[in-house]
Amino acid sequence: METMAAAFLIPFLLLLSFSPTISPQEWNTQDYMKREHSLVKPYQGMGTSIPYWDFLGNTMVTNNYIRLTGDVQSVRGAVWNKVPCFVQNWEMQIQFKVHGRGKDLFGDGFAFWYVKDPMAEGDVFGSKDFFTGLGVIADTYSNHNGPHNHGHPYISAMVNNGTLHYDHDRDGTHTQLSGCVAKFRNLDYDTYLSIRYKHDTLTVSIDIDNKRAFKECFTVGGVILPTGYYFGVSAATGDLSDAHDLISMKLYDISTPDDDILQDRANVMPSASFFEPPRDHVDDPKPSELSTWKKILLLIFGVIAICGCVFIGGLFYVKQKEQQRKRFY
Ligand SMILES: *[C@@H]1O[C@H](CO)[C@@H](O)[C@H](O)[C@H]1NC(C)=O
Ligand SMILES: [Ca+2]
Repeated sequence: METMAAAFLIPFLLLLSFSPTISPQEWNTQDYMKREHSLVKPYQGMGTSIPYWDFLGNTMVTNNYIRLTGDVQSVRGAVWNKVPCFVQNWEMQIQFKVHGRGKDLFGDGFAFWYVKDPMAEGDVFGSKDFFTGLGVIADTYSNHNGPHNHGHPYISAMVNNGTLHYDHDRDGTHTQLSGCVAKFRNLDYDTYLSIRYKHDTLTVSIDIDNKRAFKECFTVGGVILPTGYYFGVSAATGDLSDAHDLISMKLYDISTPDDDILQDRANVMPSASFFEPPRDHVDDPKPSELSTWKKILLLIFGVIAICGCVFIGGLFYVKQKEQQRKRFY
């Protein structure tokens, strides 16, 4: 009788103790999480170091989050995976929190990296410009003051072979593959970013509506990335600031058995066959032929209008004079 009860109770208790850790976006891939490319609580291993991960700049580790930057001006921070990634098809799920006192003014943002040279500080959200690999940028501050057709915060992707410069003045729009607006700041609930790379297709999704489900931000095909690069996340503040916190990074191997036939990607150059047509080209409007024509037309219409007024006024005056004369008769 007692063993019968135990036989019923134990699976039940097991179920109870496991179910809170299973969230909808990871239940089906949990088995394939690669511990050596993931960063999960508790962060600390032996002593103060975190297994598999390195830190740069102002990064601060607490029990509940890894703060890349605090809500203070002009700081940078980053975490970098020490183990190169040889998984060909992967999905990185990042739980993050960006928050600060600024209501209208805040910045600059954070970026996810899969690059050849990790641990390199620089001006692109805390990391090196002219990087080689992939960057997914969560830009919170709009540097571009001219007319432009997207809001902020904005998430975009950039693939670089070391020759392209990330242009902050244009918010990177000239080098981005694609992007979407994502209002992820100062939210009370958990916010997630997913970067999925499978069969040369890059899909970036977000979960920022407290729905516990990813919503696609964009998908681009023809993205070639080699194996053996390093994952990282960096953040930076400038004149404006925000706290940029990382809660977890989970890397899943999403290869299927038939993926083995794919060519070896160890030595390919990162490249992308699709770039968005650069936007915001209306910075310095030059007097065009059209506008000169418009000016001439306006001038002609102006002259006609003035002539018309003078003529009508004249007619009116003459008519009034005539009436006055009639009255005196
Ligand atoms: C690097 O990328 C640029 C821009 O996409 C391209 O013009 C150039 O040919 C590439 N260089 C190499 C070595 O792949
Ligand atoms: Ca920006």
